[in-house]
Amino acid sequence: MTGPTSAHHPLGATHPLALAPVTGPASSVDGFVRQFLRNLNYERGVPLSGSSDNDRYFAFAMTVRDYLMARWLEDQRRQYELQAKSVVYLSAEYLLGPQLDNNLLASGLTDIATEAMAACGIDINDLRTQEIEPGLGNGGLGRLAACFIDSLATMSVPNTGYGIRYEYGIFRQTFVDGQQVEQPDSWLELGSPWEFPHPEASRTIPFGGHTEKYIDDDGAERTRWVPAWNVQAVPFNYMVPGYLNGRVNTLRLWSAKATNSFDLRVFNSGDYEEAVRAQTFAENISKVLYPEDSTPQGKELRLQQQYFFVAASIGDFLDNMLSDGFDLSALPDRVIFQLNDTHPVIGVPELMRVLVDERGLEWDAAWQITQKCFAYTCHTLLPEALEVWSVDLLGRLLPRHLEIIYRINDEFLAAVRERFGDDEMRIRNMSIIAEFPERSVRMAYLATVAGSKVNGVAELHSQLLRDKVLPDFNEFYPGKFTNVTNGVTPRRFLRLANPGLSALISAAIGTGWVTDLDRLRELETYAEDPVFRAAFAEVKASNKRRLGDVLRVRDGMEISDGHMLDVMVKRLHEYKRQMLKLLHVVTQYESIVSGRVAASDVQPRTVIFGAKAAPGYVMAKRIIHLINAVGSVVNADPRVEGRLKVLFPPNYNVTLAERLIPAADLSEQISLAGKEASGTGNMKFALNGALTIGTDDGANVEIRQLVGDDNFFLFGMSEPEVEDLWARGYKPAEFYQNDDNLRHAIDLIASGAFSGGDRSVFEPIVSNLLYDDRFMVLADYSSYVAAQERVDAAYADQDAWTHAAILNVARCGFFSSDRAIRDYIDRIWHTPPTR
Ligand code: 26V
Repeated sequence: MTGPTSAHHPLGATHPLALAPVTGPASSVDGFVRQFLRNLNYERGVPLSGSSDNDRYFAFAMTVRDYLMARWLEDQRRQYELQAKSVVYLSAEYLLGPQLDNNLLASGLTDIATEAMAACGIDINDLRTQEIEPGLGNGGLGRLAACFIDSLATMSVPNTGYGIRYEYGIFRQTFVDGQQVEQPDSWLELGSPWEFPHPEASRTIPFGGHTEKYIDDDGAERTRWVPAWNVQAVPFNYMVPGYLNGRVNTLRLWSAKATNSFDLRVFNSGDYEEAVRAQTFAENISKVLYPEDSTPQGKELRLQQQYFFVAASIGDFLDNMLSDGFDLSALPDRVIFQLNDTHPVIGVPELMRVLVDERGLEWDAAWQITQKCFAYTCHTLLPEALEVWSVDLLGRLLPRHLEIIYRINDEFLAAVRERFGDDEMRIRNMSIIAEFPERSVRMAYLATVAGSKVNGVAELHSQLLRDKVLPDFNEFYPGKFTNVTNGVTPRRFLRLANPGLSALISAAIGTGWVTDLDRLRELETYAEDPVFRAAFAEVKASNKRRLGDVLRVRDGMEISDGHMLDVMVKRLHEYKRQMLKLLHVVTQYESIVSGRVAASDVQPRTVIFGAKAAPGYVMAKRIIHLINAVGSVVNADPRVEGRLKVLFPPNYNVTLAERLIPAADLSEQISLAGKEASGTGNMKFALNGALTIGTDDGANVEIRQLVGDDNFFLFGMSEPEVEDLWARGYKPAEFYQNDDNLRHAIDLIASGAFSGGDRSVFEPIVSNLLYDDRFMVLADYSSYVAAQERVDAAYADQDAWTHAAILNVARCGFFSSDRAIRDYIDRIWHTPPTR
């Protein structure tokens, strides 16, 4: 698609997509000032003098909001009128990041707003610092959802994102003596200027109870669900503005509230305390984002959350988005419900229940519709991450849904038998119901049976999903499996996060790249221009200074001049192998302090880690402790001063990512091959001109293919080699025995050098590596260290490094989430843009 340039103001008459604004503040500095002061006085109730930065931030945000409002209302009306096919994105997580700058950018107001604030004597940067990012996601999966709704709006595709308005998002991470301590993320404490509550559109969500058979007026046997209790789902709407196209889509997040009837019943019984308890119970549902990432725990509240938001969302769509008298057999032409991992899969039996029990459709007709209305994206390969719900729990919480799942499974297995005969092994393997270790529902299987398409999130991942995780399903449903490689929004992660590079790119090739990222290709020739290279290098240097300023204020940390910035930021998980990076750090440190390598021969590096561990993930927390412990020792040792530094700023989040990524020289993407479904951080770094050191895993494979082997530091076993080593019998201790560097590094950790002489503190890490090492850190160590030596050598030639960095930027346009959305539209959704 071709995008408008900043020369064309989105609401200005020159813009090709311009429609006259319905109402709203004038798009001028004066108009902005007037509206800002009106909001400050009438919405916040304070005068300019004597207003706090927070008041000003709110009034400012409201002014941006007001400006988008006319378009938002218009687009909601048009969506209803057009009745065009819409993407309903169902996701338990949206990791939105700060909204202010994004919404300014999308509406083309940044310059006007900055001037307007200056006219009021306000530095817009003081307002920016007031914003608290909504951390309503754990990591890649939630951030992907946020990138996708940005692209959908920018491409004018009808879309509503649905999710949960958690009162507490992902925990705030602090370190106490180097160990992670979690603090609640009370992001709503001061309110949010970006949300619009709609209590009038609340929905009642039932739970528990039992089912009954009855004979309807036509003499047919039907089932009804008699729930035991219910909860109110209150929607909060958020604007999702497209980039300079005047489009504003909606993100609708649900908040749980006790229902009045529930309260009243208990109140009438005179039990005040019980009534309050009931309220707390209901409101718990949207209280907190589960910080577990990758290992589902089968917790009841989690299933309640899932059903709560999915039932509210599907009901909302069916009741409010369809024209009167809509013929439900045409539903697949009106909507695709995209399942972001298995978290919303309970929506499958929910749609069946609504169609059959409430709307009176026959089972077969309902199943035809349902199968066309869902599509499922899988985001993992780790078997322990595939969600299952015990039949016991499901039956207690959602008895009707369990019946429906059983029937879906019966009919599915009958079809399998018809095709393959009574192959009991195959039947057991394909059953939606697992029998061991306890009777449970395999949500990924349910999604695969119900979905029109199933996709993985990178080529390698989709291939493994098809051939290793769900091969029987692939055989049974030829053509159902497909790939859509992930992408990231260039608006947030290049245009906003890296204004220096953005300006340089735009000066060279124009601004069209912001909505057409393939145009970055045009930078290839500039890579040969020494003047451009110098300018590019200066942008990187200034991004490092900017990061230095942030870390100094935020964490009292210093990054040293002239250092290579080597960055590994992502959730802490053993499969991602932060330990491998740390072993390299320890090796560098040990080789200097032991005198085997002269400090002056070492390429100076600052290594930055950012990672949250799931609060219950003990090994991950130990690794965090060790990273901090190594950092304390290394940073305090004069023998490595100026050569090696380890920084671990706490509470890595989107806000910090936007500062870190543009400053990085080296991007660490070092998961064990076959474990990282895609990765999206890897794309953000490459697009910002960091070179990657990485394994052949996830989307790394595609990054390397695009940027070329000369511009990527590949190391480690490939996925087939990993399989092969497992098959042969992996003995990590042998790698320890046979590699001096590795032995020295591990021995140093085991010696207590990083724990004040106490050998017990990190002993579990050491013995895990030596005798278990599920993610083959030791097997890939020597290859990794060798690759890091190539990195050092390459970095020594700064001009050649810059050349490679520019080629990374130029060749990664593919990783725009606009391209990913285009692929979803072509392969799965078939939802054309509207206007
Ligand atoms: C599972 C659970 C289990 C219950 C508690 C909450 C929770 C949250 C997330 C998950 C699944 C994690 C799956 C995930 O985040 N996958 C990541 O998805 C990214 C976007 O596709 C991809 O780039 C990463 O490689 C993949 O790990």
